[in-house]
Amino acid sequence: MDLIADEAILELLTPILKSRPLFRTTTLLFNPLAEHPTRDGNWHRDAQFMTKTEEDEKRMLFDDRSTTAIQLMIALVPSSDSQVVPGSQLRWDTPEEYHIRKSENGIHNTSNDMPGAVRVSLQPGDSVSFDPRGLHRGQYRHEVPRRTLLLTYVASRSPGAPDAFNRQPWFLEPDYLKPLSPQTRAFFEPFIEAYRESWR
Ligand SMILES: O=C(O)CCC(=O)C(=O)O
Repeated sequence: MDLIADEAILELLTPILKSRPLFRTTTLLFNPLAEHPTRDGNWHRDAQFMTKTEEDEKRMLFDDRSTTAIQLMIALVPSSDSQVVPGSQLRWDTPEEYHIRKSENGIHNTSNDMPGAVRVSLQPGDSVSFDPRGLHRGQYRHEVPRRTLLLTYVASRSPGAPDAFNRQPWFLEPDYLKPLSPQTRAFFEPFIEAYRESWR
């Protein structure tokens, strides 16, 4: 949690989000157990999972053209499991991209032929941030260790409604923040205040 609230990260993200970063959630990306088949992830924009229609998706992506969420990956072991299409966060899909991401109920969405796709290679301690509005995907290989932290921040000027990701009622446990540094506690306070009511 001290890492999530590290001022070096917050300072980097503040100009991108055009406001102080607000905590959203953390994820640990790890390689699946051997009994799960190795698979390529599906190309997506996160907004497609939070909207019901394509019109809603476009509104969520582009009504506010600025970046309101950032995902920061920090690799703990070497990883080259993520791919992104740089720049796609600023525009709707080209016909080729749309064909892969959505056409025919998504049957092509694990294609290896996404135009302009860049594979991100990280060494332990490397980090990369991306705007989840853009096209991206992972791969999930049980035979290759993966331990990548994915820290998600949103812009405090546009925090977003309560949902399953920011639902973290354990922040209300007595003394939950007590072992943390004052700076870390101060970082998490606005998150708690923004969502406290929705956790009751
Ligand atoms: O596994 C990855 O690198 C991609 C994760 C992802 O798709 C997401 O966070 O939406």
